[in-house]
Amino acid sequence: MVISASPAPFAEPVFVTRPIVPPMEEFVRELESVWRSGWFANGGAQHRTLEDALRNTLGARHLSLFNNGTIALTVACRALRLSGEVITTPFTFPATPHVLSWNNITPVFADIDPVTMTIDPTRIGELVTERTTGILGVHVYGMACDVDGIQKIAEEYGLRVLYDGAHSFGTEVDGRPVAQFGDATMFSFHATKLFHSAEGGALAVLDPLLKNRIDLLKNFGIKNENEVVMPGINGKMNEIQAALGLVVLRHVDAEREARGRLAKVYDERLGSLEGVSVFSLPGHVRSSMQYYVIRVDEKVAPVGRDRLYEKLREFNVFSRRYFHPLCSSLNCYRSHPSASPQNLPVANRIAGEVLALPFFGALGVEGANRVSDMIHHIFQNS
Ligand code: T4K
Repeated sequence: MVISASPAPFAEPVFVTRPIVPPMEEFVRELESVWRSGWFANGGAQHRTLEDALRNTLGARHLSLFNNGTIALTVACRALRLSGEVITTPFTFPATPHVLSWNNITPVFADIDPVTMTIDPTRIGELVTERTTGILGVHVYGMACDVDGIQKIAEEYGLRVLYDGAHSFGTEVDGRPVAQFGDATMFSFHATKLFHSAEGGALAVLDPLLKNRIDLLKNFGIKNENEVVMPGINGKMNEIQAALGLVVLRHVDAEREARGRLAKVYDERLGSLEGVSVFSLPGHVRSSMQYYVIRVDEKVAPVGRDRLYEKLREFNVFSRRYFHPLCSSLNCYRSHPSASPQNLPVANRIAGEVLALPFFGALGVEGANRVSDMIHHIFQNS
């Protein structure tokens, strides 16, 4: 399709994502019951209801709610008694390696798979030392890690497996929810996520004893009025967050369907652009529809990723370069031998190619077509 005239910029900024904003009355109704109860924190009725509902929705055996995903992941490291070194991916949000640092664990970076952009299990073995205690994989954008490959290597070396599933609300592998893999999976319910509670998160685990330990750790280690059994932290989700979560949950399916329609537009309109590849998932993975990401190969495309990102801003479109900069290039991690770019060629290349486009139901098919027109226009005029 040839677009000659310059498309009109959006009147208002168009961001990479927008949260589900349910009708205010629905939230007010939930809040009324919180008000009546006078119970605002520490596992009240809304918290219990949301924990149950999400355990079902996410197909988790056991689930614990948290005040955000980062604290959930921090607690998971403690609960799994991770220490020394943990092998992880550099292609993630900084929270992932930061959580390891906050637990006095050294993040050791393994390169990623060029197709799934998740940690490459074949690169893990060479990084294992006598200090390694676990693997921290990240299900990026909605895609899932190679869960079988990771499990195999973990068993070979006797390592724990923790997943950062911040983006993976609803991701499935061979029909199984990601919550059922590894020792623990973290979910983020930040406002930028498909399902949200403004801020929030959860840990899904298979082992009931681990769930008990997690629940103690997120509440100062308090067992009862007389016993504090471990040095815990405050990771509790409050009742206002839980009330919002209960309301947002009713709208998640519709949002996911709306995002599916946008993905179809982007796939069709951008998939054939020279030097652009759209993110096609392998058949055995169901996406959470968290982000829609294209890759721009600047050796082939008329315009590189960064130029496209800048030019889109002129149209009032604020795409994001998740995950640039690569975590291994951050000052706090770059000195570790595993962080050297020579060890991470795939992650370094892909961090320069990815662009997350506006992807939220309220954008509408028309909005996705307009963004596509803009990208076509930028390509034709560069
Ligand atoms: N692991 C991974 C792989 C993660 O991606 C994240 C978080 C975590 C761990 C940690 O989970 P949490 O502790 O956050 O639960 C955002 C989010 O703040 C962050 O939660 C998220 N990942 C990350 C990928 O995205 P920024 O710095 O890009 O946020 P910001 O404020 O620039 O927001 C992006 C766009 O979203 C804005 O341009 C507009 C829109 N937006 C944002 C907010 C907060 C809204 O429309 N409404 C809002 O309320 O990090």
